[in-house]
Amino acid sequence: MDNTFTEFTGAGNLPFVRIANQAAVAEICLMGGHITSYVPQNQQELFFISEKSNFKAGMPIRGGVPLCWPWFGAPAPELQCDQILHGFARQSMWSIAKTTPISDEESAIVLVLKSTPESMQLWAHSFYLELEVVVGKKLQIRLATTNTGNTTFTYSQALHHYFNIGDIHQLRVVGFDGLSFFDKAPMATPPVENPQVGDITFRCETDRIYHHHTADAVIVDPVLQRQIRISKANSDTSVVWNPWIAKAQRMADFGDEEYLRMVCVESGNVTYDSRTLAPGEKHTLEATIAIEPLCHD
Ligand code: TA6
Repeated sequence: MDNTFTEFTGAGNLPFVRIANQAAVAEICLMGGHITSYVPQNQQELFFISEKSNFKAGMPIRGGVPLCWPWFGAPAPELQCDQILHGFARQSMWSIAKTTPISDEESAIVLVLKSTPESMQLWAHSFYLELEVVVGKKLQIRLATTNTGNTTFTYSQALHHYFNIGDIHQLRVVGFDGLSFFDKAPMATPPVENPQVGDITFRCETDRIYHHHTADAVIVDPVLQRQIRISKANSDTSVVWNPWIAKAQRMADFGDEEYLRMVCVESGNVTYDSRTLAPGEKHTLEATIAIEPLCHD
């Protein structure tokens, strides 16, 4: 297979680009700079996409890798745009800036998003966003923010990975033992700090922000007989989410049973880990994701 970059019109008549080489195939929707698929050679799809997801300009895609930027969660009240959960980058049209065939087994693509008069209405700062995706035996994602204005700004962000899994009841997530997490799930109201003891398992709605998490996260999936390793850089917080039954039923763009075969393990800079950039400064959030044979017993 050649090393190719193919632009095409996909779901919802939205623009996509397919990146293919001898190691893997990936697809990115230009609306949102949204990775929707990554399939390494002889492996199953890495990401979950809801069968009920919207594919419409300006609407979030439910699954893949939403880019939460320039805020994670709800916007600050003073921004008066409370309808836009997880920021506007994932609902904006990105453009392809560069494609690089690195080798027969590795390809790089850079998509960009710049501030506009419209974005200034939502968030009054000038910025230049670059999303670099390197497709190979692993998937590398780099989201670089540059402050192109003349005032300092603070932002929060996350690579909101939705992973395709076999069965949430049999899943374990390793790599958080001993950390503390802020629990956003309803039964923990008010949200409280909790210690993580051992592996993360799932028995109810799980919506946790883990603090001081810099190690690899490993999703151990005995049903799909694989594990997914997420390594990251320039990030001190991670989010682990599964909506479980009731929330799944409340989400119009999510199937009632789909909570069984997805989990979000997100690499971010959220809450205390938000970042501040002076004019001209740049910060890059990085995640590298690899599918591995099961080795955690
Ligand atoms: O990252 C977890 C979370 O903030 C959950 O609280 C839930 O609201 C989810 O994100 C929504 O994800 P979405 O794909 O709709 O942005």
